[in-house]
Amino acid sequence: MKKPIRVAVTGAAGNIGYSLVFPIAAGDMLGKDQPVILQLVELPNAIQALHGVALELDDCAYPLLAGIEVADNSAAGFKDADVVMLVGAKPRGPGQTRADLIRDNGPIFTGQGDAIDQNAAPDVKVIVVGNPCNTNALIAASRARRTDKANYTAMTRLDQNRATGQIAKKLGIAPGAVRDTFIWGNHSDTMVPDFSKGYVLHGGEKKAIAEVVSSDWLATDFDKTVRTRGKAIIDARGKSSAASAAQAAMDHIHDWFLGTGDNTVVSMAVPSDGSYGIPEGLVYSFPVRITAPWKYEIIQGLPIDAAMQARIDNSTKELLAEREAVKDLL
Ligand code: NAX
Repeated sequence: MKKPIRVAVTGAAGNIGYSLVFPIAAGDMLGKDQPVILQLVELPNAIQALHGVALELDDCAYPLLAGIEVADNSAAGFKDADVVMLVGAKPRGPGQTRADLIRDNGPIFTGQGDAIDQNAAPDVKVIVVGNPCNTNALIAASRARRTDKANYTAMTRLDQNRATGQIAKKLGIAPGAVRDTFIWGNHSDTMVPDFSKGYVLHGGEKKAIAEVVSSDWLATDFDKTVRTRGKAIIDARGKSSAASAAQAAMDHIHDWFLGTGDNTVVSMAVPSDGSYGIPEGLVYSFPVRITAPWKYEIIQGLPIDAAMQARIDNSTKELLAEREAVKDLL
């Protein structure tokens, strides 16, 4: 039996949390032979609901679930965690601007960053889902002293999955045949979906996406749909994405740990090392490859045309403004 991996999840009784913790316990994220211990974290006022989630986890009798711990604070919740999934955050209230939300949620992530650095495993891997996720990850990473800042990441995998899904639907093929689309920048509507290196597998043949899908559609409907999909889900469901966000968070951690099998490109928002001129430290979505368990590498040397560069710069500008808005927290 392998040693269990400890996975802490904040906001575990929320919408995304409820879609996330069951498949993690089933082995969908870390592998079907990998035991897990779930460390579920909630605000004190949601602890009763969280106990209900824990009862249901018991009732599933998952063979790989080696333990369930429930905590109403991050210090206890992150103790010895190997993976921390920061899902819990305040939602944007009526009339609240993005800047207000950043100021509101920022302090949560200084506290959680400290709690990770002081309590989690030294080689802990972190994904931030709670919005604004890139800047929340920047804040949490800024507290890292004992842990590695490069392991503080944010989720743009949902945006990548949306791009992949749109292309597959357009072509009437399964999403598994669409490869190497990815996202640059912020998880906001300034994000840049990039299909220019993507391809589809058609009867064993590789075809560039630009060859098989109309460039008009790619430049208009596709781009807009991917960038504004979150709002479309809220308009349709009356609630924000939950199951698809949970799936994307699991895909992010799954691929980071287990790789993609065929070395495909994945999108992760990671602290910039200066690649592509993105200011160092900014948590920016790049095309990455997983080179070994828990090792990612930003793909270098991709050609970028002037139009794409202008959009990448625009997303950078937005993230720099977000960083400026929280500079007292860094
Ligand atoms: P919910 O409001 O349903 O659940 C959030 C849960 O987090 C609540 O149960 C709340 O009690 C808990 N919580 C809040 N602050 C906490 C803290 N400091 N410590 C522990 N728990 C805390 O929201 P849900 O729909 O689950 O969404 C969670 C977050 O994901 C939101 O910030 C949302 O904006 C963000 N999203 C991010 C996405 C992405 O692609 N990066 C997409 C989906 C989603 O919109």
